[in-house]
Amino acid sequence: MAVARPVRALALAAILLWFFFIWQLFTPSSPRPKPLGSLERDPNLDPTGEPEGHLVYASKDYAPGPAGTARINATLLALVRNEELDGMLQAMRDLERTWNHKFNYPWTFFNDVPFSDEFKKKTQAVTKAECRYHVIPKEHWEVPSWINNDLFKESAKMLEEQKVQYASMVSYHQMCRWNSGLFYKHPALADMQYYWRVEPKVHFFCDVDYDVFRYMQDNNKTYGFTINLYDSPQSIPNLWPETLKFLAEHPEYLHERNAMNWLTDKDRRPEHNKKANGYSTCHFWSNFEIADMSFWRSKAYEDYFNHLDRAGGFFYERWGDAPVHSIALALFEDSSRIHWFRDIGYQHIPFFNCPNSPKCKGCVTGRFTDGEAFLYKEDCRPNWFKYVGYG
Ligand SMILES: Nc1nc2c(ncn2[C@@H]2O[C@H](COP(=O)(O)OP(=O)(O)OP(=O)(O)O)[C@@H](O)[C@H]2O)c(=O)[nH]1
Ligand SMILES: *[C@@H]1O[C@H](CO)[C@@H](O)[C@H](O)[C@H]1NC(C)=O
Ligand SMILES: *[C@@H]1O[C@H](CO)[C@@H](O)[C@H](O)[C@H]1NC(C)=O
Ligand SMILES: [Mg+2]
Repeated sequence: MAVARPVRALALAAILLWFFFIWQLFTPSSPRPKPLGSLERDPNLDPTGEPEGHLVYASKDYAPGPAGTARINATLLALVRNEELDGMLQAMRDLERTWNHKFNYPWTFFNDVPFSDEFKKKTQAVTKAECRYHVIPKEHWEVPSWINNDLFKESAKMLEEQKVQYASMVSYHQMCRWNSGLFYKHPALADMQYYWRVEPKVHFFCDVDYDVFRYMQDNNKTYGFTINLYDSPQSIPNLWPETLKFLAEHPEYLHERNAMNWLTDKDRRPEHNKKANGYSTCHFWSNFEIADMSFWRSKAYEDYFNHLDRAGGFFYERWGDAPVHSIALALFEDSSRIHWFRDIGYQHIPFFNCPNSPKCKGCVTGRFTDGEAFLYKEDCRPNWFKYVGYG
């Protein structure tokens, strides 16, 4: 009996569906990543390889010491306390295993107090690369003279009432200010152009086989990120109004290919935009950043940082380096020079970037958080993808 072609096709489809069903039943049950929202698909679920563009792979020219002639002026960089040694070692081991043992870029550690001998000895022991240890100059760390201490304490109390984390912890404000506008002015970085920021306790999951600093240089990238998040609007009510004041004084700094629409989105979380007075609060999560310090050293950024610093919001509010960096990049830089490192598997509690790649181990593909379900709404990546793309 001859079977009509459409019927054969249907039968074949049914068989395929059946196999798919069985396969679904018997594959190990990994927790299902939550969807980003209706009609949105997490691009981390798509097979991920290396970025497009010119890539440089490991060679003997990346050997430790003076033999490493292929390395450019770049460093792994950590601001860290002596007490965070164990967390730092863990983060270092992850990054050395997945990437740096092939390239041997130096580590530069910063601290507001001297590093202990134990810290130096144990960190140097987990890498073949050179480790450098520096104290931050007092004038870079101390609370600036124009900050009024009584006003700081009063503001901190109000922020705490609004559940702003670490609001009354002076050192947290100092850290945010230093990461915003001072770290790249440390004399130890004078010859450095690129850095990769690493915090204690973060995780790296995927083998990366190309020199990421060369990737930045060869492909004209200024800034690389993994995660895009919403901020607590209560910590930055005047950051956007101050930014608009600055822009009014300096319209010439606005780049023609800026990402203003990403900064000002109010469709996705209207309340955040309202409470932050016009800023979506979307930002690159700056505990991970791979960047070109030329941007921070530019006149535009220097003027912007000084404006913010004088306005006092690093202390009277709790402006973080993440929104400050992000706003500046989105306004003053060509958005095509900002790169999503989708291939670098990363975690800082409680968020992940976990791509779909055989090079990754230890994280769940596409899972954004292992914390409470409500944390999914902190994901702001869909906005970056919508307004700027995957570049
Ligand atoms: N030396 C030094 N390092 C600091 C200080 N405060 C923060 N850091 C470092 O700055 C980075 C950011 O601080 P964290 O306390 O992790 O801030 P966070 O990531 O916003 O907060 P968590 O979610 O608690 O991790 C980390 O690398 C810390 O080690 C400080 O007072 N001295
Ligand atoms: C790194 O910086 C130093 C000092 O500015 C410079 O002499 C050297 O050529 C640079 N190296 C590379 C590889 O760019
Ligand atoms: C990078 O920028 C330079 C100068 O603007 C340009 O000549 C070069 O083609 C650019 N390279 C890439 C990969 O975009
Ligand atoms: Mg942290």
